[in-house]
Amino acid sequence: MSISLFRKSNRVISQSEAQTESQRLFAEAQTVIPGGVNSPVRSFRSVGGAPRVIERGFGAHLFDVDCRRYIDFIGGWGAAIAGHANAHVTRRVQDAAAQGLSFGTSSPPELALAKAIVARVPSVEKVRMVNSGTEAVMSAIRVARAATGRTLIVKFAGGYHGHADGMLVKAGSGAATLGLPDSPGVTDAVASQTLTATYNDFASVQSLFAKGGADIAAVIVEPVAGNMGVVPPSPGFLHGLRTITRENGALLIFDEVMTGFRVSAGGAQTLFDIRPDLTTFGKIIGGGMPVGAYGGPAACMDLVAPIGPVYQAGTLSGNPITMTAGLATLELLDDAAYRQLEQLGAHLEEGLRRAIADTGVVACVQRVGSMLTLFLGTSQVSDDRDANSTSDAMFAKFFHGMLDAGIHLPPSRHEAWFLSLAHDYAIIDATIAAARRSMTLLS
Ligand code: KE4
Repeated sequence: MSISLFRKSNRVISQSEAQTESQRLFAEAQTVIPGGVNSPVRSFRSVGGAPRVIERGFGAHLFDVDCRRYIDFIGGWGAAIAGHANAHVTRRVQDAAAQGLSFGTSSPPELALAKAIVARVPSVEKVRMVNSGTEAVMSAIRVARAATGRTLIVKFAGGYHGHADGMLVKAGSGAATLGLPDSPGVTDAVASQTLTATYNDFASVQSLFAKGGADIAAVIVEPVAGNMGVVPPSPGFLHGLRTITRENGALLIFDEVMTGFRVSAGGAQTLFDIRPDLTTFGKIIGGGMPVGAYGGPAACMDLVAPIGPVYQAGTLSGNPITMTAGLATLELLDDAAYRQLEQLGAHLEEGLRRAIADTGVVACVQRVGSMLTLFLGTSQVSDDRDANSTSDAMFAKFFHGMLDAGIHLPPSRHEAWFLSLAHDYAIIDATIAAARRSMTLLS
């Protein structure tokens, strides 16, 4: 039995154990962490095999504990738009950390980031920082109910807005990936306060308002759905939501945790020229650190304690290191950056489309800016029903074909691929070539 030893990260393991370091660490993680992961979608359960344990990232690449390099399209689930270990962001975070990590007081970075968000998003006059997108959505919904005195929330099947109880109703992302869109532990009483409509089906929204419009506090929507895979809004859909909520005295909440500062400098609301009543943010505004935020007109946001009666709090909200990482990231996102992201996204989309045509695989690519999804087993996805009709088996085979080729896609067919400022044409062309080869595995 040949035993080859190789040094890495000061550890020496024997290849003869026929187990990679990732496999060893993941097996150990499963003994002390549920499923071995701190978020279900990372578990590879829907694609099979063991997750790669990633030791570091740099630019557009990830490096696992077995010293294998991958082109990365997880992108920290959207946060790493500047690329991993970006020098500007890293230096700013290191300098801030040297001043102390958390004071639980006001601090200059939180004001700077709040001003940066307000300056970029016209519908937001005031913004409150929290520590995750889940918290942002939970808080925005509380404000909407307080502002309207109403109870019901409308969301869209396949939409994912974090794991607050009321949002785990026909949820997308990891919940859909694992077949858990409605979770045990969410009581019927809570679930009954969440109505679900069909994304891109305005009539399904009209029907809910016709039945119970007087008690609908808000409609929450991903203005570009990213948690079914990328599903752009059909023409007029978002404007229809704006009109019907306004006509019925309900609020419109844009969940821009993923699209905020991703699809344009002002998010999807700027791209589609719509002013929601409340907006939730996450991911990019923390530059990879734990973050969320919600914002809107002062009249709405002044309902929030301590100025108003709606209570919401957080030990680490506005954490100076997180605020610094988010601000440093936004500083990199100028017009040239968004043009670069759009051009690279278009190049990848075109290359994948050509590979689909040449290989004859049943598939489609859907993209907005630097977020896109290759759907396998279908030719168009407009809503969750289409998204759920895509092939799990085809995706698993394609995913591993790409992983073996050194390209790490999100391990779920219900997710977006994210590009960063560190991706370049050589990386995109290598991705297209690998996708073409992986598609031939499917026929
Ligand atoms: P977090 O609580 O995970 O920070 O944010 C929840 C959330 C809210 N709204 C939207 C539109 C989101 O996309 C998310 C979280 N996105 C997923 C990826 N699709 C997070 C990845 C995960 O769950 O591990």
